[in-house]
Formats: sequence, C-alpha cells, structure tokens
Amino acid sequence: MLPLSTFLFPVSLLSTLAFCATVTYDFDVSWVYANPDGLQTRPVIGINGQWPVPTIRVTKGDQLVVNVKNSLGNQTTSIHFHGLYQNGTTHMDGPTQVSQCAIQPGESFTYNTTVDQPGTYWYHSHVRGQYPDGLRGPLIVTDPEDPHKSLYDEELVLSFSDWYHDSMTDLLASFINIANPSGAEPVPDSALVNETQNLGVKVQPGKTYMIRMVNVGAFAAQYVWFEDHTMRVVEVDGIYTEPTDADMIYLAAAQRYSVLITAKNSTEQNFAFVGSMDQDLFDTVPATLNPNVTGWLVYDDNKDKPAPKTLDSFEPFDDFSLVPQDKEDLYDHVDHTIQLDMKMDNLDDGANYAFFNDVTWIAPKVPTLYTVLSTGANATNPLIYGSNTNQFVLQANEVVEIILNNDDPGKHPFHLHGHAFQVIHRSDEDSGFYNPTNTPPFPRTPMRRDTVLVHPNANMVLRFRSDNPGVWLFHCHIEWHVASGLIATIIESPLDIQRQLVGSIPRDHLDACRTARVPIAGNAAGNTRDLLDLTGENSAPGYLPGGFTARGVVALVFSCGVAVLGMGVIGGYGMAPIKAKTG
Ligand SMILES: *[C@@H]1O[C@H](CO)[C@@H](O)[C@H](O)[C@H]1NC(C)=O
Ligand SMILES: *[C@@H]1O[C@H](CO)[C@@H](O)[C@H](O)[C@H]1NC(C)=O
Ligand SMILES: *[C@@H]1O[C@H](CO)[C@@H](O)[C@H](O)[C@H]1NC(C)=O
Ligand SMILES: *[C@@H]1O[C@H](CO)[C@@H](O)[C@H](O)[C@H]1NC(C)=O
Ligand SMILES: *[C@@H]1O[C@H](CO)[C@@H](O)[C@H](O)[C@H]1NC(C)=O
Ligand SMILES: *[C@@H]1O[C@H](CO)[C@@H](O)[C@H](O)[C@H]1NC(C)=O
Ligand SMILES: *[C@@H]1O[C@H](CO)[C@@H](O)[C@H](O)[C@H]1NC(C)=O
Ligand SMILES: [Cu+2]
Repeated sequence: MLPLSTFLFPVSLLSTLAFCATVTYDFDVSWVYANPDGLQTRPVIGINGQWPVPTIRVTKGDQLVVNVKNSLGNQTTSIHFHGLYQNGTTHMDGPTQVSQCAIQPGESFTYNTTVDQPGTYWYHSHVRGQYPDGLRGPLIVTDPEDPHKSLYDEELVLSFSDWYHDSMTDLLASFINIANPSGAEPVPDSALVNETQNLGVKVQPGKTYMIRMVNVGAFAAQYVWFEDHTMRVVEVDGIYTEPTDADMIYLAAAQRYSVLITAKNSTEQNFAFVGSMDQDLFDTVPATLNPNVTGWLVYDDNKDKPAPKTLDSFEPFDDFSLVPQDKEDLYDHVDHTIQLDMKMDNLDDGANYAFFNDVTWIAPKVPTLYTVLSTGANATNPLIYGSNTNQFVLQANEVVEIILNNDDPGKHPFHLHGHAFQVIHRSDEDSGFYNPTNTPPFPRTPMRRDTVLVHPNANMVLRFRSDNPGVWLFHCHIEWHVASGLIATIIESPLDIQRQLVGSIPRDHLDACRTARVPIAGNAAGNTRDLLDLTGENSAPGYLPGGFTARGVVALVFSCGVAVLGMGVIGGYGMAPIKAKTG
C-alpha cells in the first residue's frame, strides 16, 4: 500500500463579487490498491492516496482551480473536465499533444477555469488509455437558479462503469496487436456503481430525489432502471430538459442524465436498481462474466433486498425525443459541413485501427494548440496541422454541421469537446450513409448534449455554433477506439485563440513541454521555418498494398508469424508499447 499523502482541500474563498468563489482542489495523483468488485485487488490511480477519487463540486459562476501533482512514478498524466466549455481557456482542456504536454512524473500542473454552466459532468485523465485505471470522477455544478429545484427534495450522485482486472497498459498492448487483427476490444470483468457493487441508497418515504448519473466507464454502455420507480429526465449532459418520463435509460460511456424519482409512501419494501452492460458491444462474452451491477433503494434496513428483474421487462428510452428546457431553435442554416466517414481496418503492422475519412489520428509532435499559437496568420491553414490529425479549421460564428457515417457494425458514443451540439438526425441500425433527400424533418427544438450514440452501420447529423475559440477534439468515447485513432481535431477561430492566449500560456504548462522535450512551436512536425514542410511528422503504420484484402494480408502475416516465430514471440510483441512510426 502506498502511504496517504496530502489530503483533499476544497478551499472556498468568497471573492468581493457576490456569488463568485474560487474553489481549489489539490490532487496528488498516485497508484493505490483497490478491489471494487471483490474479485481482484489491483493497482488503480488514486488521488491523495484514496480511491474512488473525490467528486468535484462547484457552483455555477465559480472559478475552479485544480493543482495536479503527478506522483505516479511511471506514467504521465493530465485531466480533462468533460463537458466544460472552457470558454477562453482551451489550454485547460486536458488532451495531451492537443491542448497541453503530458504532466511528467514528479511534475505539477495547474488547471484554472471559470465554470459558467450548470449540471452533471465528470473529470478524467486524457492521456491515451489511462482513465479506466481509475482516474475518473463526477464533477457537479450546482445551479442556484435550477428550474427544476421545486420538483425535488434531495440530490444524489451515482456513477456507473465497467471495470477491468488488468491494467490499461497491458490491455492496450494486446488490443492493438497483430494477434488481434479484428480489433476485438477487451471485455470488462465487472460492472460497478459508484466504484462498488451492492450499493444501498437510503431513501425516505414520499421524498423526491434528483439522481445525477454519470457513466465513467471505458467501453460499455449500461441499461439503467430503478424497479417500480419511474425516472423523470430533467438534464442530459448539462442541458436541462423538459421533464420526460423514462422506464429504462441507455447510459453510454461519458453520458450523464439527471432523473427525478419519487419514493413510495410506505417502507414495506426495498427495490433493486440495476446497471446492465450492453453485451452487443462485446465480441465474445465469457461464461463467467456478470454484466450487471445491482444496488437497492433502501426504505428499511431490516427488509430484504430483492433480486432484480431482467432487462426485457423494461422499455428503453430514446434520448432523441428530449426537448431542451430553453427551447433553443434548430439551427436551420448551415455555414460549414464536416463529413466524417468512420470505419475500422488493418494497417501493415497487422493491427486494427479506427479511421475518419481513411485517416487514423496520430499525436502530432507539437501540441495542436501550440501550433495555433506559434504560426501567426498561417494558423488558418489546415495543412500545417499535419497529415494524421483529421483537422478542420472553423471561422467564428458559423453554424457547423457534422455528418457522421458509421461504416462499422458497432455502436459508438461520440463526444465533442468545447460544445454541446444539437442532435438533428439519427438513423436506425443498418441504414447506411446519410442521405439528406431521404430523411424525416428535423425536430424544431432538437435535443442538445455533448455525447451521443450512433447506431451500427448508420448515421447521424449534429449542429453547433462556433462561438468558442479553441482546439477541440471530436472522438468516440470508447477508450479503446480513442487509442486506435477515432479522433478528429476541430480548430475553432484560430486567430481568436491567438488573441486570447499568445503570451499568456502559464509557466507550468510550458515547463511540462520542456521536461518532456516536446517542441512548442511550428507545424505538426515541429518545423518553424517552412510550415508546409511536414517532413519528420509522426505518422501511422503504412497502408496495405493494393491487390490484397486487408483481412487477407493480416491473416497471411499472422499465420506466417505463428509458423516462423512461434507464439512466444507474438506474445512478446504484444507486450511492447505501441509507438507511432516516425519519418
Ligand atoms: C506502473 O505502475 C503500476 C502500479 O504499480 C503498474 O500497474 C503498471 O503496470 C506500471 N507500468 C506502466 C508502464 O504503467
Ligand atoms: C485563475 O484564473 C483567474 C482568471 O484568469 C486569475 O485571476 C487567477 O489568479 C488564476 N488563479 C490561479 C491559481 O492561477
Ligand atoms: C456515490 O459516490 C459519490 C462520490 O463519487 C458520492 O458523492 C455519493 O454520495 C455516492 N452516492 C451514494 C448514493 O452513496
Ligand atoms: C403519497 O402520499 C401523498 C400524500 O397523501 C400523495 O399525494 C402521493 O400521490 C402518494 N404517493 C405515492 C407514490 O403513492
Ligand atoms: C444480467 O442481466 C441480464 C439482463 O437482465 C440477465 O439476462 C442476466 O441473467 C443477468 N446476469 C446475471 C449473472 O445476473
Ligand atoms: C464564449 O464567450 C463568448 C464571449 O463572452 C460568448 O459570446 C460565447 O457565447 C461563449 N461561448 C460559449 C460556448 O459559451
Ligand atoms: C506564412 O504564410 C505566408 C503567406 O502565405 C508565407 O509567406 C510565410 O512564409 C508563411 N510563414 C511560414 C513560417 O512558413
Ligand atoms: Cu467507438
């Protein structure tokens, strides 16, 4: 066991302006041990010597300061505040090699942002593949003017997630590997609620609770229901909704819902609630897997905790039907369309990767934000951001449309940093690519959120206004698919980013790059003289030669590998860290 180090100090200092406080958290990030499903003790990433990690709580309007010290010893880290718009502070958004350099072991780094939006969010590491090792927790923004306040008595927070017994470095090495040419994702070992199982939630008769639910998992969506208690959805991903009844919710990785639940008047009985992982996502389901996590609404400690019902007793709720409480109209005039055709395929290293428009994301040598800040007027030229970042440069105040075509038989929850988007179209499974001439009318007041699920071999259309200068990732929130490159980079109003941030990137952010020996100027290849010369940029493994099908070549490579080298060597290869090819 690692010793307890500094404790958590949320320090609230009322500023001279009424209602605006600075809320400061000191996070010392280190390995600790935990056994949340009772099946295996393993190293997990904790904060201040503890795991589960704390919930961040602020009030709308507050300044949030998080001082991070990386005490992991053997890994870098960073923190992303999922769903916060970071208006004016895109350098505080967290993704490494995008908005900052990774925080090296032993180093410290301060995040500082104004939180001017209410609702349910979360924070997590944005270093490749790291957060499922435990660095993930709720972030709650209380709203003194919550429009639903009169409808509930108390508030509760419940996180849902999948859980692995092995560490992410080991799992990633075998996932992106010639021995896994189909790209089958590691199947979780358990499901958790609040990072545990069999949680009892004390409720009092007659009271109404607002339950804030967050999926902090790596991969699995969960079906969630509270038996014999109807949920009234009042918020999704920080956007208030018209109260809408739901029997069972589909909570995809990174999504949030706030629901109202009114307790029964009698204490005669306790009721199960369940998170059930969507097994459609898993290629093979081990016989030993329990995909469910059960908890109970406890009215009376002395009464039984009944066994849960099964999934098929409940009707799934379709979030597309939600109406935002502010009734923001459909953006019906589009200035800029981004089409993203996504697929999974193999490259010539035999491993499986994910692609938007045939490009798999590879970290640039210079963090994309620092390319923006160091290239003057050339920052509006998308070419300088390299060949492997799926970059799109937006001008200020455009209505931007993302058309996402999912050419893959999997479900994927897509997340945009820096914005919530209107979800104006989402087709059914197996409907193919988007066809604007054969589409139902768009809703007049579309649902807005920051993470949305696209169905298998189907499409969806999202719209937002480019009113937030910054470098924002758009990516699948299945952490396996982030690692295999399912990422696009939105560079929004680059000249406005320069006006906001040139000369004011904090010292500790620059120090993080210096310690990591990461260049902070020039194009994606670090060239400061000729911004169109990308020689030496990081690049993906090569494409497979023509005349072979991808799977055919991989099968060939794999079987030769087995014949010539033997499984031991394949295993050894699998353990080696995945590196981007350079040059
Ligand atoms: C780092 O340390 C942790 C905890 O001991 C361990 O689980 C992990 O495998 C180590 N190595 C790497 C590369 O993360
Ligand atoms: C955080 O940012 C605010 C606004 O820019 C600034 O006034 C404050 O000094 C900063 N705090 C820290 C700890 O960096
Ligand atoms: C669930 O965990 C969060 C912290 O992560 C805590 O604030 C909350 O009270 C817990 N909920 C219940 C019902 O125990
Ligand atoms: C509980 O009792 C109140 C007051 O009598 C009533 O209005 C309410 O409908 C009852 N609730 C339920 C769930 O039966
Ligand atoms: C998990 O839930 C599913 C769906 O309700 C059910 O079919 C299955 O029997 C449950 N499995 C276990 C191990 O409880
Ligand atoms: C960001 O701030 C600008 C200037 O205050 C404002 O016009 C814009 O609406 C804000 N954008 C978001 C996404 O909050
Ligand atoms: C930036 O763009 C201008 C005009 O296109 C060009 O003349 C200049 O060489 C570019 N700067 C660099 C460093 O490449
Ligand atoms: Cu995905």
